[in-house]
Amino acid sequence: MSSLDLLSVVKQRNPGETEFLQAVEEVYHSVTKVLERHPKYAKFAILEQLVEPERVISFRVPWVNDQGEVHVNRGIRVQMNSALGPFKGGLRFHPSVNYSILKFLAFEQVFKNSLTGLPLGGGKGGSDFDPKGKSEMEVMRFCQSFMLELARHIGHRVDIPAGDIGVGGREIGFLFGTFKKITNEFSGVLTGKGVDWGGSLIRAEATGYGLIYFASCMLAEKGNSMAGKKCLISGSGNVAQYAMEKILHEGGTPITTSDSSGYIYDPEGIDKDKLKFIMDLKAKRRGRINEYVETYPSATFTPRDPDIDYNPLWDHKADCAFPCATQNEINVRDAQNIVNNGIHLVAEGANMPCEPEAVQLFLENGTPYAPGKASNAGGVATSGLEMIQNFSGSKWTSEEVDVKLKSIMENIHKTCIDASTSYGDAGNYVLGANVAGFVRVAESMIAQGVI
Ligand code: NDP
Ligand code: 2IT
Repeated sequence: MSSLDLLSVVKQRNPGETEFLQAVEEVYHSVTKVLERHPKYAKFAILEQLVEPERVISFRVPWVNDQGEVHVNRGIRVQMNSALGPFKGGLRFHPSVNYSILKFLAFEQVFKNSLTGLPLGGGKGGSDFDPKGKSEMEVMRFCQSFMLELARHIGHRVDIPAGDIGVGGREIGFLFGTFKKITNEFSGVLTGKGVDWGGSLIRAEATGYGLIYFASCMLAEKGNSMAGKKCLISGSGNVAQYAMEKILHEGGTPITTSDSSGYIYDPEGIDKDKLKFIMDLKAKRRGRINEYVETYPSATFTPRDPDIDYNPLWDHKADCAFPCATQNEINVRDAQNIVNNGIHLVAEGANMPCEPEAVQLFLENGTPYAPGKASNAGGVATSGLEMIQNFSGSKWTSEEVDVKLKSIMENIHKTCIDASTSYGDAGNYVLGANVAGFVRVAESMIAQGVI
């Protein structure tokens, strides 16, 4: 099948699924070169198989709010590919969740998990449930209803969900408690568990820390380091918070943070105390980011303006940019601003936050750019380490997990550099991540037969 054939079949089979098609197209363009060099991958129709999930489960999630009213949401789990191990990937609770978004995330997860070198297949799931403004009891009842159905499709050797947008430690707790009650089994069926009940130390920090370990490798390639770097960060959730913590630890300075209502610009820098304020605000009080300026008046808050076609967060002078909120948050105009402002590193904490035209612009301008499937793999990698601890009944110290996380991120960086060099475009992390991620999955699929 030629490229156009494959892409038009994907389009036809998945009408309106723009995010999924976007993710497939990007991988396709990188992998074409591998197919030319190794005809066996075309012979076994590996790409054609990869774009079709092994299984998609869709289910009704009814729940009762605090007023006694019944609501109905949709639950979905996309079990994308299990060539390398059991399905593995997060759960997202956000009103925008649909098949396209979960299939794009599951597709990306397959390559990401492959890059970690761990025995992890790829999957993703979630619901269009909006946790914002819900009481803790409402969130708990929703999680219980969601797991009542999901439980029959997952297991510690089958499919191991974790967190993503809208699903953090609290939700994992409610989901785990329900799974345990239904199955009468205390197992590692979820990752991101509390450290007192089977969770791994450093899992909460892992995606943000891993992102900055990866960025430090990128800087080291140019003889540089994070010390003294001003950094633009979007988002203020799990990934953004721990990315900021590690930037501070490495001697850099975060100067922006955001949520869906707008962004903060703090020219004096977000220091340790200010970050603690953000963590309390977001994780404990579940407040909005504009509260930051009431406590720190040196900063400004700019509300999100749906009528402008760019995000002014990306239009500040800085050295590095770390999008850590959501997909397609950087368009080509934002990318142009990033380049014009002299930013010389973009690394994705979120999944697919840069639109394809933005990525193209970074590549054309020689701006070192890391796709999320490489630079945010530290979260799922540490989930893999949590699974190993659960299987062996052991508990590693923070230092032990952190050393392993750092080493995995350094390996992924080296793998990307080596693969991009081997395919004639050294330092193109998009090419490197896609090619290396693809080859490990493709070889495993061929070894396991057409099934
Ligand atoms: P959280 O729910 O903890 O935080 C998400 C943050 O992004 C919040 O600040 C949220 O603002 C903001 N955000 C979400 N949707 C939008 C939107 N449509 N527009 C503007 N801002 C938005 O999620 P995480 O930090 O866990 O996830 C962030 C990104 O990182 C996602 O792309 C996720 O897929 C990716 N990721 C997460 C990993 C993990 O281990 N958690 C691992 C690898 C990648 P608000 O609160 O207002 O909605
Ligand atoms: O996108 C991701 O890699 C995650 N949300 C983490 C998945 C996981 O299984 O830890």
